[in-house]
Amino acid sequence: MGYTIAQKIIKEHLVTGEMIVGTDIGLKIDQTLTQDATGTMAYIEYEAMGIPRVKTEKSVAYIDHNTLQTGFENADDHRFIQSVCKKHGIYFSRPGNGICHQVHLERFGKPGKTLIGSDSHTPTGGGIGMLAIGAGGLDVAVAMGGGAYYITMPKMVRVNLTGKLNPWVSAKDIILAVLRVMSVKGGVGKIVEYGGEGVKTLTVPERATITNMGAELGATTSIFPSDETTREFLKAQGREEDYTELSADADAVYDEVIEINLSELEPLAACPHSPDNVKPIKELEGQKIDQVCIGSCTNSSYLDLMRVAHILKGKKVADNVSLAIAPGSKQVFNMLALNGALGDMIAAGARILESACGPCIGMGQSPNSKGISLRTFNRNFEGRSGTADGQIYLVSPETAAVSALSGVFTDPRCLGEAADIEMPEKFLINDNMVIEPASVEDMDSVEVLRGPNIKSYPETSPLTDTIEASCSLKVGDNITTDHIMPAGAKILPLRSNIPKISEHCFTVCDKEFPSRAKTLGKSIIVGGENYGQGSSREHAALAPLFLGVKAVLVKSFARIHKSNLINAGILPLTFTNSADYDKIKLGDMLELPNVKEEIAGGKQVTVVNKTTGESIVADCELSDRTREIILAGGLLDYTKENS
Ligand code: MIC
Ligand code: SF4
Repeated sequence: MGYTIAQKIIKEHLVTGEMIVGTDIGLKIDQTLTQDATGTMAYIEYEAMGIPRVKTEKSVAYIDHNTLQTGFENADDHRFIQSVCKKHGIYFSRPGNGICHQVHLERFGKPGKTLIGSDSHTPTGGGIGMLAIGAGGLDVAVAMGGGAYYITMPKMVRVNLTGKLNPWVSAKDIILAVLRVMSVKGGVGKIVEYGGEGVKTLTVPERATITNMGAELGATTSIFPSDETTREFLKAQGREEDYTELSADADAVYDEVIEINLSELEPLAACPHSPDNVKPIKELEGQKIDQVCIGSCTNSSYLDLMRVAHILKGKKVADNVSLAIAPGSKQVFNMLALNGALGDMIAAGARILESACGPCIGMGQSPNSKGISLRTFNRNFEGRSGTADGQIYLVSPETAAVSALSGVFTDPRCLGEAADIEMPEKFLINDNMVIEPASVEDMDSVEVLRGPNIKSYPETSPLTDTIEASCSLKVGDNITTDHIMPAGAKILPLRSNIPKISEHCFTVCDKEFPSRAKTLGKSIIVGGENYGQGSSREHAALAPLFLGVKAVLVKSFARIHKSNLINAGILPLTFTNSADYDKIKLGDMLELPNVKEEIAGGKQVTVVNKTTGESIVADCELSDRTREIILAGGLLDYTKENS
């Protein structure tokens, strides 16, 4: 039996376990990336492990999220990360150099290698044939120290692409079509692999748009083959030597196959408030809009922005629309500046932003009240834009640009013939904003610079024999990490201060939650399906840990969040019978008698509702390793105990 692309990479990097679906496997990690909003904590954790120099082939720290410096906090974090990088052997990509995933694809990603990143959109690297996975900061810290990264061996899904996109239909429309089929939880426990004749028609940045938004499927990762197109891209980036060919064996076996005929696709939009709420633009056409934002790690490549500039050239943004554009990297920005495309955007009335995440993470450009905002981003969760009642639609750069001109939802196919925009034969290469680490000889003399907002990791304790705690919060299905630990310009500067950021935990759903949880001392959260979807932010586990949350009992979990809970020593429980969800109310006193013994001995835990007198059963799906982590009180304690 042959192998899929992902299985080939896994096989080469397997350090523990076997490639049996559903079992725990440990992977050797070649590269890591962090960004600043998760990075400070990841490097605090790395320091706590006491390993002088990273053991990966390449580790890069990017500053791209917290670039709005309205106080000392973010700049202090940047300085801390820069000094840690210098000392411990990590490359540092300065603010202004671009969004981590875009820059990593351009300058560092290599086909066939493994990459983990403390950001859920790390699978962008799958566009270049890497096995690139989003993880919690602590997992990235462990991998930097040479430790394996553990996942559950996923199922394999093949998306078979046939045909060719019609003019003005774009890579974004492909991934929106996949989301329409698979939904935001359809990818959990799976790797999505793209294949078929249609692959050849897509450039590397287009493939990266698709693998990037594979995160919205809940998938472990997504991956494309590495082929002649990949070689051309790497050559144009001056790194042809990084190329290796990679494809699935003809007799590779997939658990699921999805057929997408590119020729049949049309421009699509993900409507509020979920990336899988997909409709054709045709159905929305004519509706007035207020804002357009173009950028983010999904759609801000050179090719994307050249198409946008082509559409805007010689035209004017509609009076009712604010158009903001953030090029994905310094390379893209600089090339647009030199070839005149930036001038076309500015002349049309675009507001040009720095190369960073910006509005995608609510760092500015929040729309007006009830504002309709078309964004080329990847997430449209309620409130994420910074405007609670903002109506966010995820669209392609082509749809975004043409709609910015007309002031209403517009199908870009009205533009007629395709624009003649080719991939450059050579990108502009200038890595002067990537700072190299100190040499082994010099590293000891580097001082790590800490600011007053940088606090240590919250206190943990080993699992107790029994847990007695009330239900401090009850929520429904599809709770995102943006609900649990909101981001935005006001809260993001607190990412390195868990006590402070905890005051915002779950406030989107319930303003009283932080004070209630604190007063209770110990508590349990109850939720529905796909709990914790979205980002990799471990703060969505660390803030509850700080507030005394001992267990989260839900119908099902999203992958990264479940592992962040385990890393933080919080029990991840699922209802054995999902109807039991109705048997617990806010404020009920719950008891998990003998929980330690039950966890150590098996996978089921008894939950007694002392308020109603009823008793239910919950599952605690753990591998041998994660069971040990939970018993130890989290991954940091486990790593210390085992090193
Ligand atoms: C996001 O897109 O939600 C983020 C902000 O990039 C997060 C990381 C974070 O919360 O810092 C992610 O995707 O993991
Ligand atoms: Fe940044 Fe948005 Fe990409 Fe997250 S999704 S890394 S916030 S651009």
